[in-house]
Amino acid sequence: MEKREMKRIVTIQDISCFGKCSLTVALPVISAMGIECSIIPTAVLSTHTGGFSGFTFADLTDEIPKISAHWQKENIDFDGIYTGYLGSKEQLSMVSDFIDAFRGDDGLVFIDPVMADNGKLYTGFTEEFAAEMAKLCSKADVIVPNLTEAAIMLGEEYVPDGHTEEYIHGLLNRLCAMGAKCAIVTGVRYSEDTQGAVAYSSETGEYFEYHRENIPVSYHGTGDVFSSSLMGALTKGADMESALKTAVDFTVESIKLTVGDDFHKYGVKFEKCLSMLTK
Ligand code: PXL
Repeated sequence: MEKREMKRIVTIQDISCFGKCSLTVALPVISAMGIECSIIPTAVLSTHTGGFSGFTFADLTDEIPKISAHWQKENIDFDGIYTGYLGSKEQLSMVSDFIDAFRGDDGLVFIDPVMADNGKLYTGFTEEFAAEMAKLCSKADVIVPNLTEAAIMLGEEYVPDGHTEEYIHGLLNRLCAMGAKCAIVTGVRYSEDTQGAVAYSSETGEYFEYHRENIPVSYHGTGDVFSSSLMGALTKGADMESALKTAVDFTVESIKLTVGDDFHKYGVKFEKCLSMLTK
């Protein structure tokens, strides 16, 4: 691999032109952290699919192998691959091939199995897709499902709150048993007034966790805010404990700056907190 002064990653997910999620979150967040961020847009939508009706959708599936082939010819390489919202089983298979072609010796493969939240699959997703996503996750160094995505991939009941450490640790163990080296679940509620993320490394057997006050609201794109900042921190060489803190704090502050603005239900005001990541 070429010696670079700056880290370079590629993220593969859609562009939702309005509504803050996927690439319109990943690009600014990862760039603010001083990391070069290449992209493969998998689709262009007029808005994200939550809370809007009649959105447009231009599929870019056919571009994925073409971009990959061109990059291989140009000997372009990456310090990490971060995948988010993927729209079809065909895209999952192409992304799997992309990972095989581009995962370097020490490159980080980070998969956010975006497909569900609050106990429900997002519009357009099926149980069959979820089973294929679980297979893609087996290739990852790090997976970051929320509790709904974790339960669906494992074929288990979604548990929204009242979590015990035994339940969360068991869930993380079962996720890693599917193949990923490290699993992180978000949305963990060990008490009524807290929410946080818990990680498990199957290589060292260690658990890490970080919790903040629970803010009883739900915004689109917070998973992407969390994953982008976590991927950025890990790419920069942070250990899991401090990367979790960076990502949870950045997400919580973004949410806090949005609460109370009823005209901003389509995403969080993460732009106002980017300075937290540049230090
Ligand atoms: O934030 C995840 C996400 C990404 N992309 C699209 C979405 C969603 C969530 O609904 O609709 C298009």
